[in-house]
Amino acid sequence: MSSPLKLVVSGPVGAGKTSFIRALSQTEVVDTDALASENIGKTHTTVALDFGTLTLAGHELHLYGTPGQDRFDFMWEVLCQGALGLILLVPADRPRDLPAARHMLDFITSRVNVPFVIGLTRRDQPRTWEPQEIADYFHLPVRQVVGLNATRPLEAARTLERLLELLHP
Ligand SMILES: Nc1nc2c(ncn2[C@@H]2O[C@H](COP(=O)(O)OP(=O)(O)OP(=O)(O)O)[C@@H](O)[C@H]2O)c(=O)[nH]1
Ligand SMILES: [Mg+2]
Repeated sequence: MSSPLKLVVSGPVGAGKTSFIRALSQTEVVDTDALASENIGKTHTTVALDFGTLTLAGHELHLYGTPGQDRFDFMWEVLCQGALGLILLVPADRPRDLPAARHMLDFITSRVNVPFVIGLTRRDQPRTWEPQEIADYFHLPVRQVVGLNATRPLEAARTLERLLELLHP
């Protein structure tokens, strides 16, 4: 088998990055969730990284999750070095987070030239945005946006498969 593919999972606070990696990893996940020091709508937040690994469609994948808060943006830069693919998670029920998601995407793609998909999380919630609307917002073809519940392994795997299709058409 060839060397592992380094993939980064990014996106705003609470988009589901840690959940996504926990749902997929076949090895014990390294996480760095700590009590949130400010009111971000939940008790714990990632302060450095998440790390998990899996084999999918014959590829060995290493998943690196970033923190969501932009005060940790130095970690976005560290984690994206050498990345071969990016999954940007965007919560489908929180349009107010879209500017933060766009900022993260610009931040990362201005530093590494990396293929990406958008994982539109929380699609199981009431009143969510459609993949087509998010594709329009980011000026992307709708194939680059996958709706999912990030806590569900099969849906998370489907999102990764879409990225692998982009990497190996
Ligand atoms: N219903 C639903 N809940 C989700 C989904 N994705 C994540 N969650 C829940 O949302 C909460 C936050 O998820 P996390 O995985 O911690 O989010 P994160 O992106 O790692 O957040 P930060 O590390 O703080 O930036 C958890 O309670 C998850 O169970 C989803 O697709 N659907
Ligand atoms: Mg997290």
